[in-house]
Amino acid sequence: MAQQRSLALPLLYPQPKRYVVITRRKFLQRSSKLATTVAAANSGLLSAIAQTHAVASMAPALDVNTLAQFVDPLPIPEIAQHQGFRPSPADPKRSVPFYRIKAQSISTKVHRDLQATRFWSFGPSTPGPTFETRAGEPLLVEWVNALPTEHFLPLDHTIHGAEAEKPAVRTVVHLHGAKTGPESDGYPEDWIVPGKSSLYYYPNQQDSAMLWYHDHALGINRLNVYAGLLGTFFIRDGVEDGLNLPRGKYELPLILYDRLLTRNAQLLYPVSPDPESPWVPEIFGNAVLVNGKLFPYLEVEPRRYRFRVLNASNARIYRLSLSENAPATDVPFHQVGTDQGLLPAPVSLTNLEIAPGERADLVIDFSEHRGKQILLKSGAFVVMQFRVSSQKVTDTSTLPAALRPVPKIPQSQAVQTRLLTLDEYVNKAGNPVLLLLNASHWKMPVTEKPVLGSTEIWTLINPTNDTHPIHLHLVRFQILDRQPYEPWLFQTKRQLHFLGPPEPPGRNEAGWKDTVQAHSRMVTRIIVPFDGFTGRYVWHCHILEHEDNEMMRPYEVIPAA
Ligand SMILES: [Cu+2]
Repeated sequence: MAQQRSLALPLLYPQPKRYVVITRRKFLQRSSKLATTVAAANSGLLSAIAQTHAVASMAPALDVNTLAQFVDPLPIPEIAQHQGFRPSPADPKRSVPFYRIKAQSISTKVHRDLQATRFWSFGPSTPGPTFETRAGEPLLVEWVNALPTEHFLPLDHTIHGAEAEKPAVRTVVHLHGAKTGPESDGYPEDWIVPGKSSLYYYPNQQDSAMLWYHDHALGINRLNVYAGLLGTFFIRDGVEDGLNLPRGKYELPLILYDRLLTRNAQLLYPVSPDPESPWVPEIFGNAVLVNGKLFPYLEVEPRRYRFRVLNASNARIYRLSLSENAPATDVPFHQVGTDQGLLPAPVSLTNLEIAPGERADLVIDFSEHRGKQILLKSGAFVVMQFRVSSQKVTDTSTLPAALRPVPKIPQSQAVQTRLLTLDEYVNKAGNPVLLLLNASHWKMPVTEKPVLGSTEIWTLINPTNDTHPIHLHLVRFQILDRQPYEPWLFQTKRQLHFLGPPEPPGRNEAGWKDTVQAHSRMVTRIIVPFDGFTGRYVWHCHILEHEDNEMMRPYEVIPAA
């Protein structure tokens, strides 16, 4: 299970097994029609049996355990600077800040003792610059593709949208968590090639939250994000201002992403044993970067800090905890916000599970740890170190008992309930070859057409052994519950037979979300108001290998009659 794999250390190269009875390519040739696929699924190719994924051998990966820890300070991405003002597309009488951000190839060190690594980045560093904006203050970004024309990571031309006749290098930017018009949402087919740019308009008409921007190009998204095309985007508002949470130099982003590196410190993206179909179902790296550095340290004062955590990994779920060494003791912390902003109240935690695409807004109080070192870990992984100074400081920030009300949406408000399956198709060797939402390919007609202004319940049925973090563009939603069920009965007879009571979301999930962990063999229900815009958007799994291999569907918000 992804959840458990993410905790194990390090999952690198499962040895190539006696290889593969049906390749992904052959599987697709045999099941090019949906009817065939569904028939294949029902005849047993759809399987929830645990797999060891075959991965071809390749250049040996760097063993990061040979590196000195905590020799690099934690980098903080620079704040994006606008280049003047332009008329607003929504109101030409109004001028809005205009930014120009270039996707480009860079070379940068992830660790003091390694040579520089090639990345693709937005601007001169990866993660790219941090946007600081306020609710109700729109802005324009010209996203420029200034990348080379050849890709440096292994394309799979059998993947939809990445066929050999398509340009190798394509980018399109999605601002994850943003309520934007469809023309600025980064639709996966709206990609541009090197030398081109897209002008996107972000109205920022939404609550304060940490959003993030990343590539979303159809069929190569996993490679472009792995290459480094990501950054963060903060929206502020008066409610947040009034809380007196730690701010300024006491509020920092922690952007987590795992990578595999060659011995020459170059990005290594594993491939399957089939040279014509190198796609692999998931990537788990042993090098966990924080803001682009491996094992960084941060010098902190003995006071409260606010950390805005983003899981920007392709597939890894982190289970974060803090501990003070000698003697090793857990350090509790508070979560004050989730994907779409502040929680109703702080939630005290000793560990936090965060899946790809999710954000967590944390407050850590170092005041009782003067002169100590605190480790941030994920399971057994060491992620980074906080060095608490021993001087006495005055901390005027607060951790209020109440943050922002999140009124529960009554289920009676929903005008539509959709049952949606998360499907994994495996070959005879048990290796995944394809993932779908509701047994539907990307190119099939749009089936989810919520009406603007209406509320729906989406019931996500997950028969697989993986947690799939499911993300809906445009909207924010609330988690209703998760309930264990019997997958086989549903697959064969479409009967939902529950094996236990519904479980409410954790207190730290009981806020506004845009990405939900749909757990293995559970039915996860979310309630979604479709507000903002009409038009074509997408929903998808945020394990990027899944998303690229068809675990993404268009949906369309239609006008009210
Ligand atoms: Cu998935």
